[in-house]
Amino acid sequence: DTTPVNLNLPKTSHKQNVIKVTSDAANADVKFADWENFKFAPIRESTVSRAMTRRYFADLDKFTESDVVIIGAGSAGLSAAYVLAKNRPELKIAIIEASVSPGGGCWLGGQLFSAMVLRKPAHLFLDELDIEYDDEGDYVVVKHAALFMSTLMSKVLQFPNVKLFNATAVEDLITRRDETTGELRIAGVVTNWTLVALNHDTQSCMDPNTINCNVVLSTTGHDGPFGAFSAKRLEELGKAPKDVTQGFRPQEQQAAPTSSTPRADGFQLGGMRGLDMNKAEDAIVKGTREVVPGLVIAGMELAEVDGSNRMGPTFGAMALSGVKAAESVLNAFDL
Ligand code: AHZ
Repeated sequence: DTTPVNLNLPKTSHKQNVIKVTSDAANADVKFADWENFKFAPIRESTVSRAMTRRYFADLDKFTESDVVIIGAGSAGLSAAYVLAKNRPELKIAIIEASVSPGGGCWLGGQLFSAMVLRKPAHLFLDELDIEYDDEGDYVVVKHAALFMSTLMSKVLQFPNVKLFNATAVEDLITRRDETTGELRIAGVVTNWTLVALNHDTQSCMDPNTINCNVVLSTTGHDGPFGAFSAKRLEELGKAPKDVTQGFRPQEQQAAPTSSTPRADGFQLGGMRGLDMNKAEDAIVKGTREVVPGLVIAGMELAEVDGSNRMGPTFGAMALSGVKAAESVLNAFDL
């Protein structure tokens, strides 16, 4: 028999026995905790292993054919996942996150400060998630960025049609050549456990795994050890992204791209530009789109594609780029 634990602390403070144990929570006959005789329900070690591995491998099996794969569980990727999962419960959505801890760069507001600034109208997304904020007129402030991220993440993870594979890196994209148009289409992702991906140079022949899907949404953030993954892969493949809505990119941002050697078709990443909050946030939301058939890019990864500015610690564009990305993903479906 297990001991029911009543976590209602007594109103008056007691030096001892502050947690009460009762055989029946509704019963007025409340006893003080008898920790001497406390006992958890029994378990066999292999039961714990099976409880985890059975579910993990069932999920791997189920999601190896997904409708949508989202690369990166930062603020843009999780915002998109929320909108997609809520509106289209029939879609299978796999989120692949390289880090053990999902959330990307959204645990603090800027430098190491905690509050998080979002410019309006991104407060509407906070209303949707039921997150409180201070209304400062043109912008709102959430008291801690971790409150935003943990609320968003907990809602996304509760959707039955979403599976987060963390500690798993996307190593490559699955590509197909459309037989009639000759166009390259992205048809899925190539994955590996991140610890394996980081050790390819020290071990031999550790082949990856794959997930096929209708549409990949890449939200891997700006350039870094893992960041801007799909944008950089497109550049290596020599595949130029479709341009953003005509005339949106400011003239001065169309100057020579900053990144490496030109490829066969001359495509180079734009490379993220210096910080300009006003330009950057509009540009990321407007630029969120299907960049090649089957691949939508959102969030700060787009700044690397389009050569737009960074925005620093204002997060409205990440949330709303995610919202727009969910719409672009559905438009990009090849069904
Ligand atoms: O671990 C990465 C992070 O959690 C993950 N990721 C990157 N490459 C990956 C790969 N496979 C799987 N190959 C990968 N996961 O992607 C996530 C990106 O999250 P993020 O918070 O860095 O990106 P975001 O675009 O959602 O938000 C960016 C917010 C801004 S703006 C800004 C500035 O202007 O300076 N800086 C940040 C962090």
